Amino acid sequence: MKKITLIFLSLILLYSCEKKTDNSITISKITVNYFDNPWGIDDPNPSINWIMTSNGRNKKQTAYQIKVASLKEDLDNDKNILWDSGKLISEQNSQIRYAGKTLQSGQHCYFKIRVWDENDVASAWSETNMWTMGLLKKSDWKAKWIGYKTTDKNKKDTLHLPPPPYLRKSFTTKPNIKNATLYITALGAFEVSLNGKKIGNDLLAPGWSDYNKRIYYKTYNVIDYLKKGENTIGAILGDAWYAGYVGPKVLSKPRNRELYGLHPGLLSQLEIEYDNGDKDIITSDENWKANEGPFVYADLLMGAEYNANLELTNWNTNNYDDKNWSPVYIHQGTEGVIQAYPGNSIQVYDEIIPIEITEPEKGTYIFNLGQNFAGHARLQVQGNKNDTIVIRFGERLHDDGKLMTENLRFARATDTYILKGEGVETWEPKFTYHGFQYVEVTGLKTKPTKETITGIPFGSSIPFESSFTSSDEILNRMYQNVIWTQHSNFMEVPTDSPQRDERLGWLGDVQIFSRSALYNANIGAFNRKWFADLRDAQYDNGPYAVFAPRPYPKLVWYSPGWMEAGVMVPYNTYKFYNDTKVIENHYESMTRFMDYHIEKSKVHKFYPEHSFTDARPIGGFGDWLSMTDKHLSHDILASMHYQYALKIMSEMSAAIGNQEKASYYKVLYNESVTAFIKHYIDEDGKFQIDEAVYGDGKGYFEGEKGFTGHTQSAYATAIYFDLLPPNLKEKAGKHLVDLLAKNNNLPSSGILGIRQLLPALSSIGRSDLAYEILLKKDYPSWGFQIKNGATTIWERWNSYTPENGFNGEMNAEMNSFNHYAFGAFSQFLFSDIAGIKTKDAGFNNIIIKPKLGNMSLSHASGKYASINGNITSSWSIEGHYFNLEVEIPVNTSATVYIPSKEGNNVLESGNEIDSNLIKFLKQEGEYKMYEIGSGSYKFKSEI
Ligand code: RAM
Repeated sequence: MKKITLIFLSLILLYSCEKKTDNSITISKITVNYFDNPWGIDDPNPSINWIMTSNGRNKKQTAYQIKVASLKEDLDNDKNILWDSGKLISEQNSQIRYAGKTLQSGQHCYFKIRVWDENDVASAWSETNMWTMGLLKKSDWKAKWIGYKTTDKNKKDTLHLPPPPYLRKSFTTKPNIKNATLYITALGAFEVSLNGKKIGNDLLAPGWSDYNKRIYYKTYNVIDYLKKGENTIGAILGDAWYAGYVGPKVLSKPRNRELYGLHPGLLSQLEIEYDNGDKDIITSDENWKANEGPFVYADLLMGAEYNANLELTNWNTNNYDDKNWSPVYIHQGTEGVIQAYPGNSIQVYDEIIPIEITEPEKGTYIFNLGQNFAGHARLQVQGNKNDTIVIRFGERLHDDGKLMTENLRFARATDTYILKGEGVETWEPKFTYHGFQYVEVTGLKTKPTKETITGIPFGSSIPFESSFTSSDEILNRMYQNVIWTQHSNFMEVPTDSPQRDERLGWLGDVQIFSRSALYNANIGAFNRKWFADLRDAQYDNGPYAVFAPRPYPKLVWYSPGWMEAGVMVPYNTYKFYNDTKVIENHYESMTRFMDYHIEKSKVHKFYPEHSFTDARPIGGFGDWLSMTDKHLSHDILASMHYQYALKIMSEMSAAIGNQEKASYYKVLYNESVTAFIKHYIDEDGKFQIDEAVYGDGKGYFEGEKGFTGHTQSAYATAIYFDLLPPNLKEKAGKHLVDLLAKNNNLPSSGILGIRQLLPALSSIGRSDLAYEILLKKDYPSWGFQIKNGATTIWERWNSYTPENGFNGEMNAEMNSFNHYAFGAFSQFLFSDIAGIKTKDAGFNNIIIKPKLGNMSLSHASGKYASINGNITSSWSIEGHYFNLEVEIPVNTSATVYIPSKEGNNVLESGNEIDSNLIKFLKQEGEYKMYEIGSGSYKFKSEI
């Protein structure tokens, strides 16, 4: 009997415990500077973020505690604590800056977190996470820059394509290794291995920066690669952005290579700590040996050639005699600062099997991978020694089924493999990438199979954790096209294109696309890295260059709408992640940029006609690739971008506590907008310009077309930037709607206006029209692209038309099929269709306001993977009923707008709204507004 009571009692106890844990908060994900357990940080106060989960609703964090120690045992035993925040009364769960003892080079930091909820109940401690510090001082670097001059074997070629050098060194370790860390970088790109095994998954590391100003090193935990006794480290060096072909040929005649230096260099420092406290440092130095290997060449734009007969079997293991190898030379290195790589290294993210193989010409095989992307192809062949396989890449086919390569311009994008003739040979190139959907293979002796070619897509390893789907398959494909385009072009820097001789970090494109990009993936670290590129490319007198990095030091090229990316992308990043460090680190640069604008506009306070005679092309690029008869005045666009920059600079200044600057920019903003309206907008709310001031438009891009102020982009921008007082906003809205009606409700905007179009319509109450445009399939539209075979976003509305093919009136060479700017519509899917926005910075106060538009979608579902966890808004229309499922992360709250007319009822999970859990705020037009806390909700309303 006693026994039974005991069991019964313990069951009750267990049940009540479980019940308690049911509602409690669990810390489910922790990141440091946006990474999971990162190695090699040089930020003295890394930012810690955590995501919490709970089964309950309205869960809030009211306090937190973080403890950090150098050893896991110490953390467990509460000894030698580097930082104990104590129980800190704070709701903040993101961007918490480490505030403990000063951290040293190479230091390991183990940490755990616990939080207290709204009832002051403590959570369990999180799992232990860690980060390590990199090499913080220049003097920590004992290694020397080394290199090896290889000889170009392609003398007959018009291109200079030297082979990538192979470098090696053997060394001995003592027993009982405690830690082993490799700090490594290259001027160019490295692939490093220990005892024959490649370290890490990174490609083209350490990536691209202005090497004269800044070089990044990577840090790897290599303890598992080392063995007791003899070990061998090996590295292959690619020219990559440092010494290889980069950018458009027209911009850097005569060679457009060696933009930073002639030969790649390596800097490598392996630090081994033993249990007894001893330390060995194995550095790159004059004792390394080098040789040429099987790669005949490997170039980013041109491709790679590999002769398998020249393979150096076991070259990176102990089991190799390097007596025929030559000594390396001491490379000049760089004067630039050496810093820990803050971004997302390039990595492979998928494998693609061909969907079709055709043979448009005897012996020429075309593999259709079914998807356009950036990366390379894996080849699998069998044949005779010296058989030569040539692989070419293209985004589209001509009508006769042959590869279309006109749009690659100077990028040869060809890989060559020379067989050794030993069984099945599998090969992948290095230090190159191509943008393609089709792979052309020649030189095969037998008919290929689908195994012959595998697509290997890669890009910066940004986590794509958000999603969007709807009841419209074309819209879903459009969204997938955006994702593929982002993945293809977030390649170390946000590039315009992955296929032709360009691939530059164009500011205009990313300015337009940045909110879409932020919704799609976590790009906090990627952006932080690129902001340094932005600063390095900024001109001393203030303007940001048209692209960053700027590999042509003498090129003076800036453009309104492009240069404002220097403040707009940081602003968006701050808004999405509440990352005030971004503002702080970039503030000097942004204020210098604003000073340039303020000085330039000081007479009129805005930009009257023909103001940017100093830009090249004159006026800048304007609404680039628009479809209007006359171009939108560059100066209207310049003024509005300047004003928006003033507005967000005021907000960012306030966010970092600089009230004085916040008011300063605010005052300038008001002055500028007032003067601008007076000059450019007539009583009817119509944009008017004095076209005569532009003369014959000479020097402007397509200046002969003439200029106007009255375009879709003009009104959409004024509305989207929220520059106009209500009466003018209304009038601007009417003009926008009129212009659309005259154009069959099709867009005419170029890349600088397109992002604004749909949200602007939505904000004037015409989400119906926004939906109509979004879902059109006529030319020009996104649906038209899909209908014509697009699997990524096109550079131009008319990149291809059935009537005119790839040429038409367009320039076939300037015609990318993988360009994200026009993909900027996709922020609308999250912000307006799913309706997920943030009221503050960092999605702590969320808005869920789905716009139903013209009701052409019966279902839409958006999940935004925010810094606080997943926010979902998933809705469906069933007859007269509207269902909305919402998920709000722990420690956040949301204002939810449910479409429901005055007097109509709203249910939640099938019941009347429980006012203790869900607060009704008010009826606003067609919506009922509720305030909710964290948790999952199912609303149902009558519409
Ligand atoms: C092209 C780029 C980019 C655009 C510039 C002006 O070369 O591809 O999209 O920003 O021109």
